[in-house]
Amino acid sequence: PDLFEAPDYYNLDDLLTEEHKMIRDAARAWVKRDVSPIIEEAAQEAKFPKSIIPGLASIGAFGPYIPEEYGGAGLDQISYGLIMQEIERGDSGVRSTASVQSSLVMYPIWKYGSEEHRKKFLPKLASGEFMGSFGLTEPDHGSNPSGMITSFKDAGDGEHIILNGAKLWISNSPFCDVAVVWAKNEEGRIHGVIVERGMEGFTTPETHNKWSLRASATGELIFQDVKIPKSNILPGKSGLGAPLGCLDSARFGIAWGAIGAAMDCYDTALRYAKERIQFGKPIAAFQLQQKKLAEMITEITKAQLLAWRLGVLREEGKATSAQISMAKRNNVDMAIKIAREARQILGGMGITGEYSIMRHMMNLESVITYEGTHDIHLLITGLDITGENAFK
Ligand code: TGC
Ligand code: FAD
Repeated sequence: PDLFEAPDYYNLDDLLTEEHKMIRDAARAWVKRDVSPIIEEAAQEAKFPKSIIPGLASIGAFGPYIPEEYGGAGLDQISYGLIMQEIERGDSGVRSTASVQSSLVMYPIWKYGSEEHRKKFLPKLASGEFMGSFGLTEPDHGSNPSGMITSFKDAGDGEHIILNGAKLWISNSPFCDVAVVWAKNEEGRIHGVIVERGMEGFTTPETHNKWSLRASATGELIFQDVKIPKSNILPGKSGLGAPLGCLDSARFGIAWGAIGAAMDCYDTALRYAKERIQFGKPIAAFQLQQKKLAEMITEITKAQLLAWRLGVLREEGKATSAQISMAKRNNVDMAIKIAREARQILGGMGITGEYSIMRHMMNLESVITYEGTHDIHLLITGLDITGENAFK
């Protein structure tokens, strides 16, 4: 049977260009052909399926909006969102890999790197020859990254810095070739540093026993007196605003991605409800099940509108960080609630790996936590509308 039907209840396709639809459909077809058949087993085995890296590159998932001169796909923000939506229809962990590569590794190198950095790293990251990771979170600093301890000092030879510290919960860390790491200099100012695999004192142990995002590799980044050329410091921007600018781009992609996971849960539950007979009727005929399904499509439609409008604003360079927070928070919450309801519609079958719903549900527990927790995004909205900062 068809794996996905992709609801479009409000004819939102009319808001898309022919190019948008082409890009989306290509991503959708690839996910259906190359991700969906293998992803359940990868999640069960807790292994990132490296075989899909060239496919991710081919649909433009690595640097969708990075200019073509650096190997990116040169697309607009809506295209980026649509690609993330289609990937997360398959699995949030695969979307994570793409989000990190695009918005957290390529974006800072493009925006804050030197021309030499761009030429050296971006084409290889776009093709998937290099995989990247982004180190902001630390064991004792998650929601409050400004307190980070990881720091570097001058090596005294005029050419190098010495980096010490540790990052935790880092997507792609176990296999990354390069890591964009945020660390403080001797004056306590945050800078982005490109750390390369093979540098002495740099290790990336994997974090095991996750019940969520099992098809994505997560780990640590550990720095023990790592000697790094000064030229690996991103020159374009420093301070906490630099990593937060990357998060804006990644959170935008997640706001779209979560819709894909929700659509897949909804499609699956709707199909099942029409086919499953209890008490002599399809369960879709019972009002309680209709309520669940009707609310799901309503919430998906609202989330689609939010994401589309945010895409237009972002393309125009007008989207605020607080607007992005609202969409990330709303859409991930929408998706996790739909996953929980959809799972119930499938009854006992809902807990098995025969269907994607339980995997989406468990994945979304990470998505609602990373890139700013559900609470943090609410407080960002609270600060924006009241002018009162509840963080401090
Ligand atoms: P605060 O004093 O508010 O701000 C510090 C400086 O940053 C500026 N700023 C921003 N700049 C750009 N974009 C944004 N979104 C910005 N938000 C704030 C701000 O203007 C200020 O600039 P300046 O020049 O005055 O210094 O900072 P704070 O310490 O109070 O923290 C604010 C808070 C809590 C909102 C922020 O730190 C936060 O967002 N915390 C959540 C942490 C987080 O999201 N971590 C994500 C780690 S990466 C990840 O999870 C990847 S998962 C990837 C995957 O697999 O998909
Ligand atoms: P904490 O900050 O300790 O929060 C714990 C609880 O306290 C949360 O419910 C939070 O909402 C609440 N809380 C905290 N502060 C406040 C407050 N002021 N008011 C009210 N409530 C508050 N990070 C990276 O840098 N790179 C990555 O690639 C990356 N990938 C990740 C992949 C996975 C699978 C996961 C789970 C996380 C990843 N992260 C990554 C880390 C992620 O960004 C953090 O987990 C997240 O920012 C929350 O930090 P924490 O886990 O330390 O929770």
